[in-house]
Amino acid sequence: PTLEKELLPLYFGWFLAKRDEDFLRKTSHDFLEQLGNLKAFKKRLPAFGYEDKQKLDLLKHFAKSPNILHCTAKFCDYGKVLGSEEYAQQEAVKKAYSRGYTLHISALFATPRTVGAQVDLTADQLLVWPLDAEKEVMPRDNLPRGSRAHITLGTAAEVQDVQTGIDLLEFVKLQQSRSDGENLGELTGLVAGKVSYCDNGMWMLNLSRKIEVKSIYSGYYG
Ligand code: ACK
Repeated sequence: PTLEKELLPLYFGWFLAKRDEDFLRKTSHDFLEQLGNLKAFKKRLPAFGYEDKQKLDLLKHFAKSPNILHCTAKFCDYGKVLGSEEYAQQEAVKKAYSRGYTLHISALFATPRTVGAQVDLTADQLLVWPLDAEKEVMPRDNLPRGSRAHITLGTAAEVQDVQTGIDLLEFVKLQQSRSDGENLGELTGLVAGKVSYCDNGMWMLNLSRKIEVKSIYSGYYG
């Protein structure tokens, strides 16, 4: 028999355990509800693409949510993406495959396009983080490795999931050039933390306690 070439997935990434996925979805709803009710947010609706004083339900605005919550490590498109074969063949990737990892979420963010969770990768997790993940989006900026790591929680109707990581890099870039954005309030409960605003309808919640979720590093072939 001939040896078949190894199949490459749509993407490699960390897939949330069911329970933690449910918890994070609930957390995301809570975040959007509280953000939408914030005075400072209501005062800045035009930046979000709505008219002043218009009634906006953020849960409806983010019409789509991924079927499986995950943090993408490497997008391969079944091998069509250059470098995916090399990525898959790395010892670190083979070693990590189907192992359990705890992901640390330090912030939640919402823009007119996407809502997502910022993931702080550990040194161990960075071993399977592609070298060019940030450069691919922002070639001229020297953003720290892992800056793009995120979990997409939802997107507006016409927006693709890939946008969430791009939005996150925009936040990181803005935070590097100015300080932390304007502090405009606090949220409580599941999503306790400080809300900051970075112009252009870009909102970030820095969690006062990181959220930890369990995940499995694997490939998605669907
Ligand atoms: O939310 P995400 O990180 O954004 O998870 C999905 C996953 O792959 C399946 O579509 C991400 N994705 C899509 N296209 C790309 C791309 N060109 N580069 C990096 N990630 C991508 C998408």
